[in-house]
Amino acid sequence: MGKPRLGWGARGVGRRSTWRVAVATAGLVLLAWGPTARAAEPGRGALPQGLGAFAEYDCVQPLPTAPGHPARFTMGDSNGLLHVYEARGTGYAEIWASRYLEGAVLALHVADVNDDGVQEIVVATDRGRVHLFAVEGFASLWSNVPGEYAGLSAATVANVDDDPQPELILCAGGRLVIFDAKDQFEEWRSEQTGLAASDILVADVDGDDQQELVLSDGYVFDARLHSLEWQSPEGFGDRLGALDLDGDNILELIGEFNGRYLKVFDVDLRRAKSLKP
Ligand SMILES: [Ca+2]
Ligand SMILES: [Ca+2]
Ligand SMILES: [Ca+2]
Ligand SMILES: [Ca+2]
Repeated sequence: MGKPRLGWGARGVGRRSTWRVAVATAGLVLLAWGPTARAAEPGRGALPQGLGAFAEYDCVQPLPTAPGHPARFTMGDSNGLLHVYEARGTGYAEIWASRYLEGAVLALHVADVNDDGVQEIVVATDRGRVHLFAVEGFASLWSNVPGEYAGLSAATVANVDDDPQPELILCAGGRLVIFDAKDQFEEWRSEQTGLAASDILVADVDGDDQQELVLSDGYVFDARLHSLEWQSPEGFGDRLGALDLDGDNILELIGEFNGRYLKVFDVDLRRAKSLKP
């Protein structure tokens, strides 16, 4: 999970379907990226064709490369290091590794978060550090203040206000935080404390044409007004997805527990959905 729908790097409901569309419509073109290229979107780069769940991992992201250049991807690890790998023949070679980023990397996105027309690598760690790196040359562009957040459990990227660049949506220090990465300030933090979401989905899950910020631990906030729309008595899962399963033009929220078990919620009706015929 963790790959885009709402602009590059934004967590959203359509990431996998976006990949599938890319594969379906541009498969022949993608072959030109090399034998290890699995899929690509314009300006985004290609993920390697790893086995098993590799391509599903949050902390692996393709990097944009110039046409004709070898595919690159970035990977953040539990030791707090960010790596960049570049295609070499049938495999990959590490071409860059970061300094220690203070904590295990738990979220990784590639998005233009400062509205300069160039994507950045956004990396967040479980100890509350957020860092921006350049996608070319990998210079450190910005880091948040050490100790700003006691910890961080989820981070995504989505445009949730009126300025053009996407915001960083963090579950940090037990609160939901909307952070402007262009001017580097907190736009908003929730009154609610003790939040510990492992995933955040930005989507209109109740059909009112307004996006919600859905936290995996059961909170649903209006993305713009920041009002708490629903606090579910149960969590939604460890990972969140959404799809209109019943054709009523309202997305159902689909939560995954323990890496496999699925549960469907009607957020508009504020209840778990019965899927019995
Ligand atoms: Ca940028
Ligand atoms: Ca914005
Ligand atoms: Ca909505
Ligand atoms: Ca529906």
